[in-house]
Amino acid sequence: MTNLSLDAFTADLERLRAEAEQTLADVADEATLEQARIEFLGAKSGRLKLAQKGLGQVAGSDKPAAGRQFNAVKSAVEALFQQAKDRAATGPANVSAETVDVTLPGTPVRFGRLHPLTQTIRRVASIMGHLGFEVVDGPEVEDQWHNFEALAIPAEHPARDPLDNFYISVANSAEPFLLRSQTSTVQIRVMEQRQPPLRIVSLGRVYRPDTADATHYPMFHQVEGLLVEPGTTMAHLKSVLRAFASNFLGGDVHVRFRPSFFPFTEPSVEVDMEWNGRWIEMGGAGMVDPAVLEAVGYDPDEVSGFAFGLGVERIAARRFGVADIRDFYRNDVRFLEQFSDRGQA
Ligand code: FA5
Repeated sequence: MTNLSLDAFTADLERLRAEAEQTLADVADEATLEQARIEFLGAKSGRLKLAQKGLGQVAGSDKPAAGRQFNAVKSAVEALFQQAKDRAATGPANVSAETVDVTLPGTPVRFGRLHPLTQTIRRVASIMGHLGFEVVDGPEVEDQWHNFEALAIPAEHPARDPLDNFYISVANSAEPFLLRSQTSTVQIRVMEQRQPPLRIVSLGRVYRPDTADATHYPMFHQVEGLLVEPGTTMAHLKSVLRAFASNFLGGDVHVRFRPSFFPFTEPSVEVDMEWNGRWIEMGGAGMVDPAVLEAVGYDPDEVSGFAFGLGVERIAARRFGVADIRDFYRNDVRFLEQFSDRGQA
């Protein structure tokens, strides 16, 4: 029986291909894939099978062309089916594997912290900055002029004893250098370069061959403050130290001066701070000795100044309630991670 025109056969095939495309594109799982397989590729009454049967109704002369068209559509539908099958096998599985379960607890992120001494140094710099002091730096390897002579510490002074300092012999230098034993060196370096008025603070490492104990370490940090302006008095010194201590420790901190001696200040004092009912020595201070002002070319009749030097480990220990400053250097993370710097300056 030859009652199907080639055009009608072709139109039927194109409709089949379009519907197969649409149906297979919507396949999301194994069940719909199977339905589509039966509908289009079913061995008995699948639509391709029926189209193949229609081939028999096409006129003999058109059969070769109709056969080629049928084969092309059959291959296309089989390829679409294979793609849908692959998607059904891998697609949904991947999606479920990649789905985020928002009810699961998150993976904790471990935050690092600044070392408590770094926190302390930054905090001191910030407080002193608010009081109008500029942060300056100086070298840790010093010459004897800046560490001693300009600070009125003459050659025969016991502070220059080789047993109390880390001297370094330097090639082509007549005199040895040393690891600075105090940050007062920076006072001299700044005054040599600038004219008053001056308000500076310097924070850094200093070195002394001290035996390590609860309050001493051979390498430690100092904070040095220097103010030089006409009319400066001990009252200004005490006010600045009191403002600093109250800001640093929090609350109303009392500051006590005890008479002392430093070659480069006159008068000189030891600075104690009382906090939570206990007094502790924080450092030394005094009015800059006129001999020091003269050594850097200032006129002591025109300007006066005060200076102070505090031990950073001591004030950090005070603030954090640490009994032994050696703990700052033991590098035990369980100790160090107790001091949170979050929210601090
Ligand atoms: C001085 O170093 C003076 N340059 C301070 C000064 C500055 C006085 C300006 C006047 C004017 P002293 O040697 O006392 O002073 O040390 C100051 C502070 O450093 C001490 O009070 C203490 O807090 C700290 N310190 C001293 N030696 C050690 C050490 N081995 N380990 C830890 N901290 C120390």
